[in-house]
Amino acid sequence: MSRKAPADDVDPADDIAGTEVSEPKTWAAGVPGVTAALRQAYDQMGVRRTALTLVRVNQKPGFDCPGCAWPEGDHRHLAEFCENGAKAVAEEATTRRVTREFFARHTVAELAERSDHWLGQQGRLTEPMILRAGSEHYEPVSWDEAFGLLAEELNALDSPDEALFYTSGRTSNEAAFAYQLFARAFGTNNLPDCSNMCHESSGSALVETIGIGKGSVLLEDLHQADLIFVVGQNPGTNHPRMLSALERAKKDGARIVAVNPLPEAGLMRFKNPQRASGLVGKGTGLADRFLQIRLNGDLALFQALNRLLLESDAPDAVDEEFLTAHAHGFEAFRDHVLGLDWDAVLEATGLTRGEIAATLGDVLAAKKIVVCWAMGLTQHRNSVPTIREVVNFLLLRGNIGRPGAGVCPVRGHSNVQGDRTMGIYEKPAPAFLDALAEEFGFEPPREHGLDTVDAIRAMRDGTAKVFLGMGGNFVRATPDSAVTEAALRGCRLTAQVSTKLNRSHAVTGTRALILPTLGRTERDVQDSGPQFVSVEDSMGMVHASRGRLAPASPDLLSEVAIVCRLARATLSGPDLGWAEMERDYDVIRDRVSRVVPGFDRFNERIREKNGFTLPHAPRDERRFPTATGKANLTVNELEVLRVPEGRLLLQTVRSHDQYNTTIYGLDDRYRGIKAGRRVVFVNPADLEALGIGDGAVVDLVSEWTDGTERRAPAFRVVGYPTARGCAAAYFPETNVLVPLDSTAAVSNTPTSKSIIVRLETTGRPL
Ligand SMILES: Nc1nc2c(c(=O)[nH]1)N[C@H]1C(S)=C(S)[C@@H](COP(=O)(O)OP(=O)(O)OC[C@H]3O[C@@H](n4cnc5c(=O)[nH]c(N)nc54)[C@H](O)[C@@H]3O)O[C@H]1N2
Ligand SMILES: Nc1nc2c(c(=O)[nH]1)N[C@H]1C(S)=C(S)[C@@H](COP(=O)(O)OP(=O)(O)OC[C@H]3O[C@@H](n4cnc5c(=O)[nH]c(N)nc54)[C@H](O)[C@@H]3O)O[C@H]1N2
Ligand SMILES: [Mo]
Repeated sequence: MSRKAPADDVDPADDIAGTEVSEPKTWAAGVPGVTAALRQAYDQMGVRRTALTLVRVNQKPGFDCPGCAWPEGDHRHLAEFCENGAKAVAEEATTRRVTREFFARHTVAELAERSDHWLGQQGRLTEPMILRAGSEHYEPVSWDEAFGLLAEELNALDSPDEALFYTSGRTSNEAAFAYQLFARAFGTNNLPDCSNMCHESSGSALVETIGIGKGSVLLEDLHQADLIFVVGQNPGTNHPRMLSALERAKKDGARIVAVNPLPEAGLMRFKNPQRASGLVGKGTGLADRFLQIRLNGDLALFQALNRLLLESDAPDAVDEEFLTAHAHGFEAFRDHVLGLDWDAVLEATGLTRGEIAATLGDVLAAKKIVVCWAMGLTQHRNSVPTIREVVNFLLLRGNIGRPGAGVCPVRGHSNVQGDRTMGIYEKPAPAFLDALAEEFGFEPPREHGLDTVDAIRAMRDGTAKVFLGMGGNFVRATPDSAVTEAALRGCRLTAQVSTKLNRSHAVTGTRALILPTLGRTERDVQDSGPQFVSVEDSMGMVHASRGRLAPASPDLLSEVAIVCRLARATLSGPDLGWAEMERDYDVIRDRVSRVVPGFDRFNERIREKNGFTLPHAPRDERRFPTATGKANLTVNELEVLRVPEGRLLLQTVRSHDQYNTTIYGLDDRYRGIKAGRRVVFVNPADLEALGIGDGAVVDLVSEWTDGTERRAPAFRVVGYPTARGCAAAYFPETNVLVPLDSTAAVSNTPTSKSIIVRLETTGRPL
């Protein structure tokens, strides 16, 4: 287990000398997974609370796991949780507390020196705190004064568009709906969210091609598939419960193709901890084929498969009936793909022609194909064209809108998809605003707002002055850390609604507020009685979540209550019913049912055993609500991302011991790393070519097209079997390397998975 940070000592997160490196693992979960989870849970919350809490994860009367957005099946195990879900729960249900005495002991400047790991380890926030102008310490403040200050700063702005309302994807549907309503009633669509850094590229590509920005498969489709591609995703760490679904599909004969520069343990073999055989046996082999692709090579791979399909003699290589009835743009797509340059494909992918041809064999043998993907596809310059090409691939064989087949963007945060459905979006659809206007009787702003990257630019340029974060850790999750930190420091007020301490509390505007809130695991009681909230998973299923633990402190407010009270303190004009919404969340759900399509009889259906599934026209009726009224095949230019001599393409990934910017511990068990995070994984052949030894200490220096450089100092080099020319290191330590202007075309998502870097040896000893 990871070393714990001593309370007030050197920060072990920055200590690379203690890092231990061993062989990467070739299988995921099983006994070490269970013991690692329980150890962390006991450590954070003790034995009794662990037992009480973990049995309620994802159970019918329980709470939705705050870990990830993977859906729960119908037949939930007594403890349908995974190692990393348990860590997420332990992190929230910890018995450690951050009190007013803590803030009296530590200046804000001192907190800004601490690692993410240390900050998170201090425990749950317990009361609202204020950092007054010129003060070095946060001090306690009443909720009323806190809302008064926010209202005062918001109302002092020259325009509502000088305010930013950020959301992280853990916020419930009810809180998200109230929050976007508040922002729009205040007068802005500035609703940047974590999705802008996450699956925005998927949403952009899917809306254009199939007419809806969400995945088209349900859990049972995955179970029934013949062939499943897992592309740019590390489910063993980030969606462990997905491994059960893959295991089940394999038992029914599915093949799995994993496409990844890293041979992630969770893609190779799975020992199911929910079954005795998984605890002792050798587990289930997962990937039948591993395509060790170069970073950013996926557009080339899928275009090559599409070309091979178009050229194939197999009678059913292309589903002509489907294309004729449902697709638009076939001729232009075909002409383009038939001109594909094989040399470019081999250069971009690093694969052989034989590997791609063999994969075509898998494809031709499969009637039902699902493609799953996550951040490995979404965080590149060409992410939107890449995902469009994946859609082309599925459409060619009619693999959208029938059982066992479809697109499966695997979402990150547990309610990130629901937040978007509730209107957390800087570019809201006119129909959504019309419905909002009709229901609430005010005219919402129509002009598009700022997304995450544009929000940083606005703060940097002084055109945004008040920042409110509904969860998350904006300063740490975003790119170009130095630029972003300066941007936030330029604000008049930064305020964070949070459960735990993080760097966004330490890098502040002139004044700052910490607004501590209830977590998913906790009882939420309002004047009308106990409340529950709802969430939407990665597959469009909406269900209730009800916490049972006593709140971490009596001074916490729910996110809903915070929004409603802030709205009452800030807004003039007709009352939109804030007090009623805070008092009884059914009132919010009633209003949602009249504004958001698919939520009719919300209050009734959310009380049904498994909740309900939102409609999805392509999946349910093969109807594609796009501009052409059909599924759009698209033309996507292949541009090979060339890296100059002596440079590597760096991706920033999650370790097994973190949840985004929350660092649970300093190990990455599956990749063989212990007690350290400042490591960079490089192919041994590249190390040799660069003349850098395994174990050397290097600075990572990124080179951007405008000639600027960015430096992340002191990383230990680890020779690792990643694809040639590629490197990997952990985020958020490496966010400093991602230029703010390096974003995906269309979606504006930071390119966190393809950064050109050089390794500079520092001569520093380990
Ligand atoms: N325990 C835990 N669970 C989590 C999270 C967490 O931090 N911890 N985060 C949550 C969130 S918000 C999200 S979005 C998801 C993230 O889930 P993932 O997307 O699985 O997370 P990453 O660590 O970013 O891993 C990216 C994977 O894509 C591969 N990859 C990178 N670039 C490319 C490429 O160009 N092509 C291909 N084919 N592969 C590539 C990497 O090697 C890696 O395996 O997980 C969610 N669940
Ligand atoms: N370089 C690089 N950067 C990345 C990524 C990457 O792969 N590489 N991934 C990106 C992705 S996919 C994402 S989604 C973003 C994540 O960006 P965010 O969502 O902003 O970041 P998190 O680290 O998930 O936020 C953690 C904080 O959320 C708060 N929190 C936890 N639970 C709750 C709750 O129930 N309510 C409230 N109000 N607060 C809560 C806690 O205070 C905790 O410190 O990061 C992005 N940044
Ligand atoms: Mo994410």
